[in-house]
Amino acid sequence: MSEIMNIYFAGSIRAGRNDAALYFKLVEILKKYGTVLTEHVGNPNLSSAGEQKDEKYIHDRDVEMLEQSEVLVAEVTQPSLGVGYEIGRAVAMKKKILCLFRPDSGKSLSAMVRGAHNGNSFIVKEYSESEAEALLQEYFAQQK
Ligand code: 6IA
Repeated sequence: MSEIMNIYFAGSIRAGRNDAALYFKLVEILKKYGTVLTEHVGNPNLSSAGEQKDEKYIHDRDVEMLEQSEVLVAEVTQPSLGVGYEIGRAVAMKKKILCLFRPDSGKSLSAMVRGAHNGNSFIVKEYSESEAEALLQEYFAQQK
């Protein structure tokens, strides 16, 4: 593993920006542990109607950044096709994956994500917002 870890953070964009403020906080915490390649996901001003960039460009650039990452951290509470796709691609690339899910949202997580937990390369962690900092600290301490 390289000395400064590249971290790919994934969170819902077109599937809904309800958790955007939380994504921003998670990105800020993740910066303590490495370079977050996808800081835009936490950008509170990123609106789903916004950017007009070519979609192939977005897809290819994101897959390239995923390739360059050591770890994918995905906030999976707000279900998103894009995030699910990124998780699947990351599994195929044999990346380390941490999926964060908030049960207090009242939502239920896809069995395809929860069922992928293996306690090692693929971790699914239930949490509440106030626990985020401590759980990320614990996760990255184990990656050293
Ligand atoms: O299906 P979703 O849009 O919710 O997928 C979100 C996930 O896909 C995120 O984790 C991102 O990494 C990726 N993604 C989706 N759209 C974009 C994007 N711009 N730019 C970068 N990454 C993206 C789309 C235009 C936007 C202003 C709506």
